[in-house]
Amino acid sequence: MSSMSSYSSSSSLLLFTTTTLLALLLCSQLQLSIAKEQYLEFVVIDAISPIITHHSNKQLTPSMQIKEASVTRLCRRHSIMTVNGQFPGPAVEVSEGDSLMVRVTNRGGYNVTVHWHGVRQMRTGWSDGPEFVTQCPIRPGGSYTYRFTVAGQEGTLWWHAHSSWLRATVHGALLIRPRAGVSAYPFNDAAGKPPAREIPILLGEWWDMNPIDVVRTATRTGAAPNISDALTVNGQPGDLYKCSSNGTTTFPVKSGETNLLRFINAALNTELFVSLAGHTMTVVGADASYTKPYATSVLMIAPGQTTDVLVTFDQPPGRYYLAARAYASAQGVPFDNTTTTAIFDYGGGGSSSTSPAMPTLPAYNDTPTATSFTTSLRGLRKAELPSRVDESLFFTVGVGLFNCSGGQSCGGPNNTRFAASINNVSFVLPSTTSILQAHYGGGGSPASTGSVFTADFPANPPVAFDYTAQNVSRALWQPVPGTKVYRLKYGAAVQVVLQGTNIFAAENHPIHLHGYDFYILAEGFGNFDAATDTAKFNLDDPPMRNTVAVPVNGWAVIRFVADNPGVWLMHCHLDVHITWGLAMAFLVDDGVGELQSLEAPPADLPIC
Ligand SMILES: *[C@@H]1O[C@H](CO)[C@@H](O)[C@H](O)[C@H]1NC(C)=O
Ligand SMILES: *[C@@H]1O[C@H](CO)[C@@H](O)[C@H](O)[C@H]1NC(C)=O
Ligand SMILES: *[C@@H]1O[C@H](CO)[C@@H](O)[C@H](O)[C@H]1NC(C)=O
Ligand SMILES: *[C@@H]1O[C@H](CO)[C@@H](O)[C@H](O)[C@H]1NC(C)=O
Ligand SMILES: *[C@@H]1O[C@H](CO)[C@@H](O)[C@H](O)[C@H]1NC(C)=O
Ligand SMILES: *[C@@H]1O[C@H](CO)[C@@H](O)[C@H](O)[C@H]1NC(C)=O
Ligand SMILES: *[C@@H]1O[C@H](CO)[C@@H](O)[C@H](O)[C@H]1NC(C)=O
Ligand SMILES: *[C@@H]1O[C@H](CO)[C@@H](O)[C@H](O)[C@H]1NC(C)=O
Ligand SMILES: [Cu+2]
Repeated sequence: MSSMSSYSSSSSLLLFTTTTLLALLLCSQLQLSIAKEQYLEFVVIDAISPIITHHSNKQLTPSMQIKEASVTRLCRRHSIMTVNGQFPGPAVEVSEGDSLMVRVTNRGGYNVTVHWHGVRQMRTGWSDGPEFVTQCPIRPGGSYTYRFTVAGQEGTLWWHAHSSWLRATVHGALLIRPRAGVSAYPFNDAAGKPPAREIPILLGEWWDMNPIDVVRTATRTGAAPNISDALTVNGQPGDLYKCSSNGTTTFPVKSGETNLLRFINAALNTELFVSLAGHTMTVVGADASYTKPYATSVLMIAPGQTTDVLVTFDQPPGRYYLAARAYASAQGVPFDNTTTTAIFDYGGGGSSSTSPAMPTLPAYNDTPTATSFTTSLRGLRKAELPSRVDESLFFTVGVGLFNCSGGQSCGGPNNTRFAASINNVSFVLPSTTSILQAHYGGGGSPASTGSVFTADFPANPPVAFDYTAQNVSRALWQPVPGTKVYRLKYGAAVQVVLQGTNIFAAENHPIHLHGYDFYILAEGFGNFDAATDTAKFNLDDPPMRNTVAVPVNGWAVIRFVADNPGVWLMHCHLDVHITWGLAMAFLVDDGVGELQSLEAPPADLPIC
């Protein structure tokens, strides 16, 4: 079914998958079906400390190959943090309804956590993963087992480290098929059959140095971190970079077949345009929600987002480049302007002397193309939207600057340090425990949680101003650091206007919400105006996603029902911006019903 051979990883393979069939606990509308429980073992390693021991589970085949996670890219050898020695990491394949137990053992030299990006984690916030939000990090030598069920979501999600910038190399696909099998996909090829094969395509970003050193240097100096040196497809930069052609990712495909390409933007800081020479792509899903089919020659995928597309290989047999490069929406901000390529090959094993056909990509600053793509996506089915809104929130999102103070290093523009914020609060992670642990242990009482966080995140910007003006006053540029959450009652219908600002530089921000999928009702440029823009809401078939690319110097409106108790981070998925504080968290109270409260913390939850 799926073609894992498409991964061009340099080393492998400590992934163990046992499938224990469990009794039928879950039933779908029409039939009882079998939900599986999978046990996976993730060992996070770096090449400096090779794995020596392994916590073997009797159910598993204890055969195991240990390889150094040392890779060569752009002519240089690097030690990188990986899961099980693989880069990108192993794909986790499940059926909707499956339960997963993933034991993560940290054999590397850094604190680490793993986030299951887009998984709703109903009542299992302890397994969500963001460091100091839902758990303390897994320290070197430690381990933690993530336990959760993937329910009500089908398509492509992914997993990645949620600690510093480790996700640059610690990431992989999470593929969710319908529990009744691929014949239950709501799409088919021309012959009415499911796609002949499925190809996960992880787009990434590579630094010619240790990405942890890059972010540590930036945090020390206050300057912007260095931009990356390459973009990658399944870990490989491709033919347009030095010393890289011999590793270029190649996808062997068959003439006439229709395949499902599962794109994941795992890059740290770069939104991407993606094109495949000579072929139309038909989008059928995004962020593990199905969409109405949308045919296009170019995709725009922001970090954190996934896009499922069907491609029929109906062109003359040959080799065709898939290419991706930046959509860089901010003016005057440096970005990685290189182009990564992979090859789709249905040349019948013929000569590779002629170079593959190259697609045309939009200009880096082609905002109309990015907008046209994102606004063309529609939910497959009619949305189940609550008719009321209980919480109407307005959040400004953007970058800013801290004025220099008290002996800090101020490498930002004009003796400043870079900052970013939501509603003028620049998010600071706790360091002594996680917000979820403080909340649970403190029983929700402000007196006991106040030293870790406060529940006074503002529902509206503290100062109303012309958010998208060319000349926002310098007096408004400096946010206030804080660890604040916005508290929601169980079941509240929540609407958030995400309003970009033009402080320092306006930019398209991919805003990701943990623990929820939301509907994107509308988006636009300039300042959101409730009087005129509410009429533009699509209440019929809006797309459902977990990450919305808020237009540069514009806004987007999202809506969700707070039916998952816990602490849920919302943040920009450009790691450079989350590093500067572009984040906040929702604290969703328990409900009164039997299945409406957060589960008790697992016994092996790491402590700080
Ligand atoms: C950043 O890039 C410059 C060259 O452009 C290089 O000299 C420096 O070592 C890099 N450092 C870090 C930590 O990002
Ligand atoms: C590709 O060639 C470079 C030298 O140009 C070498 O360092 C690297 O190991 C080769 N990679 C593969 C996958 O063969
Ligand atoms: C990419 O950026 C570099 C450095 O700013 C510049 O010299 C080069 O011309 C740019 N390349 C392209 C293709 O835009
Ligand atoms: C830095 O200062 C110069 C000179 O006053 C000014 O032109 C420029 O806009 C300032 N840059 C920022 C980001 O404040
Ligand atoms: C920004 O420019 C506009 C138009 O020139 C002007 O009306 C407004 O007062 C300016 N605002 C600030 C904060 O300087
Ligand atoms: C920060 O510095 C700028 C430029 O020196 C000044 O205009 C601004 O008012 C200062 N902001 C605060 C909050 O002190
Ligand atoms: C953020 O708060 C600081 C401190 O109160 C203030 O100086 C600044 O103007 C505020 N900025 C905005 C955009 O609200
Ligand atoms: C790792 O996490 C612990 C808290 O669990 C913290 O005390 C320590 O400073 C962290 N180490 C690093 C290198 O960040
Ligand atoms: Cu951002």
